[in-house]
Amino acid sequence: MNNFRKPILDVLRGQTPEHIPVWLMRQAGRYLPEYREIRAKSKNFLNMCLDSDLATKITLQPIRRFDMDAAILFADILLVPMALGVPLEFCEGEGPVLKKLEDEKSIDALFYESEKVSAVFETVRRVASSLPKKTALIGFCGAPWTVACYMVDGKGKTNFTRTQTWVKEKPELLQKLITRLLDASEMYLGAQIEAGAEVLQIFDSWAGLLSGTAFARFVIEPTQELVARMKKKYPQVPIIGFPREAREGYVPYVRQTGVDALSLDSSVELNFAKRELQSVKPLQGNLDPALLVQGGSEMIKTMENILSTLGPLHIANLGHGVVPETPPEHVTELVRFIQNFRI
Ligand code: 1CP
Repeated sequence: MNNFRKPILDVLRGQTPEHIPVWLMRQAGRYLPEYREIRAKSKNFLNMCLDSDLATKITLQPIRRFDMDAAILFADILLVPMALGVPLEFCEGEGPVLKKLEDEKSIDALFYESEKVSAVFETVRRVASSLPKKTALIGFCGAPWTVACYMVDGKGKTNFTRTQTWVKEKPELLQKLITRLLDASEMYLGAQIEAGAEVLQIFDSWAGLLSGTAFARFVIEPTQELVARMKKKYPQVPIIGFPREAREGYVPYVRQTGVDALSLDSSVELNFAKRELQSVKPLQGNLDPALLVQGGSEMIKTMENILSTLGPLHIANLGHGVVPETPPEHVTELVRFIQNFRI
């Protein structure tokens, strides 16, 4: 087989790859000593995202160390609200803090300025030109619903109670915000593709907060529209959707949104996934991040079960991001095991 084929692109096109490809959500981050070294010297996390020199180095760190099959751009889903004019800070130990949206006027005032995030596109250009030939570059954004959660509540770790109140009491206002985010995400992702991103992932980390008609309206519909707009302009770029903890929502999501592959959180049962989801689209993910912390035979046994159940139309990954406590040697072992696994 041609050495320059990228296994992850094969899977996303429904073809059998040379080996099952692997990358990990949050593969660049605090569990890596070389990341912590850069972070200790930087003013804050946002500065690291907006400094193309640093962001390029950080994006490439896990590729150099582990030789994954894909690099994911080092940036954050909250750069879109920032580009829309929302003040954003990452506070030590607290995570992101945004200026809360108050009313219709504050939504009308949102205006996407691409120049505010031009460093992100420069990072994509630089990474694209430095990756090994078999390694794909993944660009991303947050789904409109998940990004709206942070903009309405103003921070994470809150259960997003204010946003959930908007779902029930101010759905039209929330719809207006989601539409703004849809337009901004379209431009943001388009610029990443123009700069060299070959695959996109849409992170809907808080999809699980909704169900029923609210899930259809605020998760499925905007994702379907975003995917349709991207496909119209860039039909060759595959899109992975990640409606984290959507439970029974996974089925309509994979059938209706038009994504090319579906990323599974760790709670999705494998035989259900194979039967109801992989029969529709290739899958990604599912390994519990806690098993990567634990390592050893439990991690390998569970990974082997995922690989043999889901077979080659699958991209190996976790059910959520790598956590800071993860020993890097466990990642080395996991990546080697996956890439040597005979399909
Ligand atoms: O050094 C640090 O402490 C910063 C930690 C960190 C990192 C490494 C944050 C703050 N963001 C990131 C990078 C990041 N974020 C990437 C880079 C690529 C990679 O995966 O290696 C990506 C894809 C994201 C996406 C992201 N940011 C999501 C979606 C995925 C998920 O984790 O569910 C979300 C929800 C965010 C918001 C965010 N950014 C950072 C934090 C701590 C959070 C979560 C806040 C909360 O608890 O709600």
